[in-house]
Amino acid sequence: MNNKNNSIYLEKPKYLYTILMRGDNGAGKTQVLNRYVDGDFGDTSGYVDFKVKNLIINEEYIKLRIWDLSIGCESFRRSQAYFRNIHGIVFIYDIINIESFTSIKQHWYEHYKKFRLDNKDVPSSKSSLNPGYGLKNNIPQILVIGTKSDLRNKDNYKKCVDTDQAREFANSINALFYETSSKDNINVNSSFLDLTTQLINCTETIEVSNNNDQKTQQKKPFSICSIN
Ligand SMILES: Nc1nc2c(ncn2[C@@H]2O[C@H](COP(=O)(O)OP(=O)(O)OP(=O)(O)O)[C@@H](O)[C@H]2O)c(=O)[nH]1
Ligand SMILES: [Mg+2]
Repeated sequence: MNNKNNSIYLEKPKYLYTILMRGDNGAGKTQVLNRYVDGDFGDTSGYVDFKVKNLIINEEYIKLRIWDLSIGCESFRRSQAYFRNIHGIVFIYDIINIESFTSIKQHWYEHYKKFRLDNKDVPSSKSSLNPGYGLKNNIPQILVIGTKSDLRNKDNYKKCVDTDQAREFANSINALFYETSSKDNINVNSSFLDLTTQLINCTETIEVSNNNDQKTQQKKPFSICSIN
């Protein structure tokens, strides 16, 4: 990274997006986070509720706060409160565990969908606690990840989650779709880069008048807060 890019981190981020990871126990959420944020395939026994990833896209400094509510927090999980301030949601299943994929469709996505339906009448424009705040129509963007692709081989292939079926599900819920391996560092960066680019593209623009009264489009600033 050059000096210009290094010094950009001293500035405030242009955007801070909050992303939530959901999926069965053992699906691979913590390793996705380890790989993406720390660049390793590490220990998953400790409890970290979120990690922060700093990115530069088109010379703009973007910060992602990614939640991994793996362990504990049962009452918090049931309360759905964690959906409240998200911009992106990542549903993660284990490619070699069909049940974990079924669970995404029948439990994790349905849970999220119910939250959206239950909260559709909540006024959404004023509070950064509303899901998707600052995005067009306040709709969080979704990424579906099938992970542990390194474990699929010709012997267990038929018992694994079918790629086309998973892609079809992702398409049906307007989600991005990737198969990844945190262990072999395959597609983890690309999947989050794609999600982040989509978030930037979906960030609302506002019209701003300059001195000559000409109107220009600017992205609406939001979610800039004091997370380090
Ligand atoms: N081979 C392989 N193993 C993986 C991969 N990702 C995760 N694992 C392993 O799968 C197990 C579960 O991974 P975690 O990341 O802890 O799963 P989790 O979704 O965070 O699970 P909970 O915290 O219990 O909800 C661990 O033993 C990981 O090392 C991968 O891409 N390839
Ligand atoms: Mg975990």
